Amino acid sequence: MRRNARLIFNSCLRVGFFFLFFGGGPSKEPGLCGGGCLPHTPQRGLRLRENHWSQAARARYGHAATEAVTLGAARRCGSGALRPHGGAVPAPFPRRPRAAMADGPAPKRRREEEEAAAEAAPGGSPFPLGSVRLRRLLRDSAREKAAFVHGQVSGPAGEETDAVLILEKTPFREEEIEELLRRHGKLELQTRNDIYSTYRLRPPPELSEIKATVVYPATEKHLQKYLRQEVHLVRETWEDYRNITLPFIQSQSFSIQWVYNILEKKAEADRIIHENPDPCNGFVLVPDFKWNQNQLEDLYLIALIHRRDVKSLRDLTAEHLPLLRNVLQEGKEAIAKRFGVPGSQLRIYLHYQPSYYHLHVHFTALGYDAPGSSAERAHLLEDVIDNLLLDAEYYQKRALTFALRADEPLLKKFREAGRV
Ligand code: M7G
Repeated sequence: MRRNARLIFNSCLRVGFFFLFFGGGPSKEPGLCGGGCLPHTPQRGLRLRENHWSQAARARYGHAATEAVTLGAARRCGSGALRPHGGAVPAPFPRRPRAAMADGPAPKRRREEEEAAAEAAPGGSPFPLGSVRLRRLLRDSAREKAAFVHGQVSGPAGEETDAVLILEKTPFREEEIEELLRRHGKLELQTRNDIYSTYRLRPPPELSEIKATVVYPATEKHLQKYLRQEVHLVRETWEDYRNITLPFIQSQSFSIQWVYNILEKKAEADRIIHENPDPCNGFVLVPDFKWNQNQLEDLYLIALIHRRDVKSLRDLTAEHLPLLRNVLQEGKEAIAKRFGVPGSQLRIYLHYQPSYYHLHVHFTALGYDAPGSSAERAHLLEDVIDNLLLDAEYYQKRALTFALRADEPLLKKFREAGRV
């Protein structure tokens, strides 16, 4: 079964480079979530639709979206809700000049506008890989065989735009190994000792694929996310969440336009593995950006819920149990059907803190040590369900631990409050 799945798999996509840029402003028709829920796009967002081509409008829409999520969180998802959808026209690809890193941090407001505009960057144009100028290596990992690079691309007027490139050696595929051994270039002996020897082997180009993930234009926050830094553990009580974390994420979090693009089928529509269209208890399951779908060893999918009023684990109550059960059950079934991987070989979890505050669930191969699957970040979905069965407000009561990078502004907030 697994072998068959693998064979089907290998005839699938073999793309080494991901260059996806997303577009779209506010939905033409704001989705509704149940009788009592607020529209996803509040009045402010609707007004901005009129000139959503402008960068400022997109930046402001970013705030409007945050506001909608926050307000919506207080309401309940009822029956007979409308399905969220929208049809905004994609905006042109922005050529947005950015200050060089050496210029120091931009003022908060400008930075927020830049971030919202960058996250809403629409699709279509190919990424000019050949003209990327290397600024610095943000991080590399010998174990993951990956490099996180800060690059810059010059625009026509000489302005520099930041990009993050994540370059990863793709895992070996069993059926290519023989070919690799047969068709290698020169084999250079490095060391020999008794029955042990090491060689430098140069594979032919077709067998030396590198997966490249591009974030372009990248914001200061993206650069920080991939920069190697010390990390510190924070233990967040519910009061800390309310007084420190929530106000912070409302003002600072990454734009989730890419999530809305998937939910509204403006991006990655052809990659959807499964959808339950129910606006309250439904979700979309897609391959995660981290997975190139060439092999099952590093299988990685994410389930994005349709409703837009649940930011993270902290918002979950017993009300969300039907939704969570759907994600668990249908996600497992869909993965077993499509990829032949049984539920018993999947790690299914939520991140806390996530990078993107729209509830999503990670599905990874159990044998794959995925980034973010450590004890201080991953919460198994089945445990989350059990906890909510024990206590409907479990996640509004207990303290949660997570790690923050040394220069993350949230860590500074916890320090200022004397909580670290
Ligand atoms: P997270 O827990 O919010 O943060 O997970 P993390 O990125 O620090 O893990 C978000 C997940 O969404 C990650 O696994 C990302 O790889 C994935 N992801 C991010 N983006 C921008 C995209 C995207 O545009 N498409 C898809 N399919 N996955 C994405």
